[in-house]
Amino acid sequence: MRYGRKGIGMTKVITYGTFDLIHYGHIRLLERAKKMGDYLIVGVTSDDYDKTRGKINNQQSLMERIAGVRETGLADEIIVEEYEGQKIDDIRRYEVDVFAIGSDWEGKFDYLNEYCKVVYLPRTEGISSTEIRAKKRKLTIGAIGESKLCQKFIREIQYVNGVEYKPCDESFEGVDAVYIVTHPEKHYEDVRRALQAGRHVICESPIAMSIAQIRELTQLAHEKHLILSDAVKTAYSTAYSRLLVTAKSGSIGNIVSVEATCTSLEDRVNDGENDLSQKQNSICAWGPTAMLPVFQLLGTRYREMKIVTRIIDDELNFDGFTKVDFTYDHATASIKVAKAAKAEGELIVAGTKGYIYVPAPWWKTDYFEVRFENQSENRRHFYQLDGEGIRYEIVAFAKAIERGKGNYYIDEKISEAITGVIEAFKEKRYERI
Ligand code: C2G
Repeated sequence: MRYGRKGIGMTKVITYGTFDLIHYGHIRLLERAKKMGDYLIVGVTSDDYDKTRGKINNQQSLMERIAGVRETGLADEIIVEEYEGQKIDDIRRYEVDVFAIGSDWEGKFDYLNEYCKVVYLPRTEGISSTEIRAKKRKLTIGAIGESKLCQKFIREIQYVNGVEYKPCDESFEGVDAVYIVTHPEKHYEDVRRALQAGRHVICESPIAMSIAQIRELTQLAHEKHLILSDAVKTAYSTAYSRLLVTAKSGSIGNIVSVEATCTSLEDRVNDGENDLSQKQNSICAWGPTAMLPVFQLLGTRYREMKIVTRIIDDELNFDGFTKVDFTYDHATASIKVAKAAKAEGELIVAGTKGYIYVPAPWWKTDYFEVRFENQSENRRHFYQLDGEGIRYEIVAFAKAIERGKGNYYIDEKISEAITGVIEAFKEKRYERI
């Protein structure tokens, strides 16, 4: 059946979808939608919008999904769906007559009847992107190390299609990849064994305790065509990625300073009841996260670095509180990390025109603000954050393995720069307070 806008001009039809791994069911939907009018607009969901809808691991990128829709030859126009409520805007903007969607959405879009005709088309039985994804062999990931963090990681694996958890021991038998969260002093050995056994590795940062070690591991991973990835969940949060883009785009002018604070008292390292040898010190537990925005915004070539620390156990070189200052040619940075002190866990990026403020706890935030002298110019940005970023981290790791390409969220230079500071600390190149 065709529907016309008051009987004159051409009839415009619109439909929306993810169109991941485009298949017969999608094509039939598009064919029927096209037949309802003269002009078909297809809205393809952006990855960010899909994230907010709980679809986190499309196999194809937005560009690939758009190309899939274009190749059907059925769409007269392809647009990107980026936000909740966009459908009403699109219907108005493009003067749409018919909104068509599969019957799995029956009733969900009745509210659009106010703006145009809404039609639910019967869904094609027996085929779906989920099934196509599931037919591919699943990537198996094992986990070794501290049980609480392993449990968190294993729980998050369940949300990622195409990946499954399989228990493994230290021989890494029976898994394709392994998550390593042992004591940082053990990382180098564990990662090396895993790579030598031919396993892809995602390891809590720092991956090693010295530059020489991290270089050796990176080299080994390259030789064996394996992925070696730092696990710093913050790097994968949408709000954090957008913050980097905002800061780099010049909207706050030139960056002059980055200040990041990360503290936690949950390990009760202060009260002497704990065996500190089993715990990560402050710089290992928090340093990599705090250094991430510094190196990602200002680069890794600082002119000077100074560590000031409050050691609570000399033998173990265990710091209760540490501050690291970096001097760059045109900027400064400072991180404060602690497991035996508490401070406001915020991130501030200062620029020559304005600044970015992320409230505590900035490392698992879904929100940041861009602030200016003139308050009316301030902007607030909200993004969805599921599973503290861990599930996005797993998606990125699985994609890197599938594509055989490294992790572009935390590149090797940054991994090395983080290790450089950890090494300086280990060698006690610091001032004590
Ligand atoms: N479809 C179908 N038959 C199938 C599979 C999908 O008819 N076997 C239809 C869906 O009903 C939808 C379109 O193909 O109309 C695209 O499906 P998806 O890629 O799964 O996208 P979806 O999550 O349904 O996106 O806000 C609404 C969304 O944009 C719709």
